[in-house]
Amino acid sequence: MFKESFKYYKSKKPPPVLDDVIDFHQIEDVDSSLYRKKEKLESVDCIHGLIPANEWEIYEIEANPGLIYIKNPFTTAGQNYWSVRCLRDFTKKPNKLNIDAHNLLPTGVDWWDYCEKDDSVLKKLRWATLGYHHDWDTKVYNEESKNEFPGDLNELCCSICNQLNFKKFNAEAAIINFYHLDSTLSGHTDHSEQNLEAPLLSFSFGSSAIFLLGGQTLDVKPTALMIRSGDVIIMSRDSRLSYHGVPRILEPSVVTWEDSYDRYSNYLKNNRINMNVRQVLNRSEKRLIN
Ligand SMILES: O=C(O)CCC(=O)C(=O)O
Repeated sequence: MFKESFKYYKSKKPPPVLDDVIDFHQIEDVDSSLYRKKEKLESVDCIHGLIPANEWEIYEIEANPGLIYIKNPFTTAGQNYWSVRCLRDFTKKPNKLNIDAHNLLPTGVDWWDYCEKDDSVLKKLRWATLGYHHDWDTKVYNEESKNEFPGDLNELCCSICNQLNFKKFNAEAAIINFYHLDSTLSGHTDHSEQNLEAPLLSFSFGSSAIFLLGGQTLDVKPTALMIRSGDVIIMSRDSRLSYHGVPRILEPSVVTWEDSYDRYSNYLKNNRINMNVRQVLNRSEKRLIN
């Protein structure tokens, strides 16, 4: 069921009909039996580019308990800030990048700076890993392959978790995914973390995407969600170990940027960035058990 849906939404010819895709930015078109809108929060806290928490629009999906969707809670400046962090800062050493193995960059030169002179490597970047580096082959974290996790990203995640009553979250690993208009991410579960109780937080900037969330086996028909720039998804409880994937990035999006034009806004028009953040250790643990 998951694979059939994935293939359907990935297809270029014919392109998919999007009638069953839940788009909370067009709530009037969504069947109200499919979702629950959460009560507005009371807190007026706003940190790291978020609008005050009492203005967030938060939804849960009936078919996917534990999935929480927050409709773009970022200010324009907040989206700009995190996009710059992803493109300029999180792609710097000591973080790991998929292009490391290909020796595309001159020694000591950062990817974002290098792209200004030679944009042929722009499209080659697919991911960067932070904190405990995800190992794409073994799917096992390693104490020897770890760098300090960015404090501002941890604070952003902790602040959202606190508002939603997920107490004592600590961000310890992140994958920054970079998608081009023809990129997909096939169905998978994220189960490498020692702590599978803590929620996983996913932030998206730039082009919109179709996100599929199924169940704990591939036999469950997934929910298709439209994810737009600034949207936040939290996978918790029953959804934490559910199959999910991204079969399609949508056509270039309108990007709100504080300056009228620059390299960042240009990137976001034709690409999507996803910050996928996890807690790895259980609260009592100081290191990995392996
Ligand atoms: O890009 C997304 O929305 C999902 C990314 C993801 O599933 C992952 O990094 O494991």
